[in-house]
Amino acid sequence: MRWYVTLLALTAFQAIGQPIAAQAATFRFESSADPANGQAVAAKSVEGRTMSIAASPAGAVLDFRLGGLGVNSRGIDGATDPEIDKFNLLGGGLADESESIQFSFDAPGVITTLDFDGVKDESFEFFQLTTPRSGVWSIFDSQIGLRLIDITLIDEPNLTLLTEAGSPDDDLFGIAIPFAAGEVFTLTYREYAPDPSNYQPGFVPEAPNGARFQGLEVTFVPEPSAGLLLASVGGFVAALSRRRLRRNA
Ligand SMILES: [Ca+2]
Ligand SMILES: [Ca+2]
Ligand SMILES: [Ca+2]
Repeated sequence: MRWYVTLLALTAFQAIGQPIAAQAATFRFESSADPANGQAVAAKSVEGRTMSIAASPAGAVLDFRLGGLGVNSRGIDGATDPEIDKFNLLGGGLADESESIQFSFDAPGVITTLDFDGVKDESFEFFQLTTPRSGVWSIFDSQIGLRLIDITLIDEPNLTLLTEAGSPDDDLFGIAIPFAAGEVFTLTYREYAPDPSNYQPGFVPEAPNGARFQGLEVTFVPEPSAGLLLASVGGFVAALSRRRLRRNA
């Protein structure tokens, strides 16, 4: 499963003639006792590395609880937020605006796992991840393949399908999304509306109801090797994306 980390380390080894000591860290967002609960911005430290998180739109706050991380926008004048503990589409004065977070890390590395919850296939809910070096990822439940005749007709960039088999649920493993220290990711909740002519016969979509971000795994890479490693990672991302689509097709 960690073949890509080994491959990247070997690539960097070849490039600079010395091994790289990568450091894995797991960030989880599933405790209501999290001191960042209710804050607009948060800093979470694991293994001596810090992840910074900020809620959007302006006026929203982060909501940590057992189910994962959500965004609470009920403090925004004129906006309506269906649920305080999920990412949602807002109503009222911010109708159809998405809740989102921005996040970054204080050291360079690679995101290797993303863990979500409640990304419903019958509703075509999805998360859009804007990355600093790997474009935009549109992350859907893999079961949309049972709802649509042709998922390639989805008009969103870099369609990526979550794992649904077994105990992992709404998760992405074996990915390699590189970043440098301070580079910002944006994670946005969205709801897709397929052309009904693409529905499988007899399928009736359900109303979307938001989703959560449970955590992620990161492999940090020490300087000065990070630049070489990040450069080598970029070439793998497109291939990994194609591999995921083939696997989940
Ligand atoms: Ca919300
Ligand atoms: Ca999950
Ligand atoms: Ca949902």
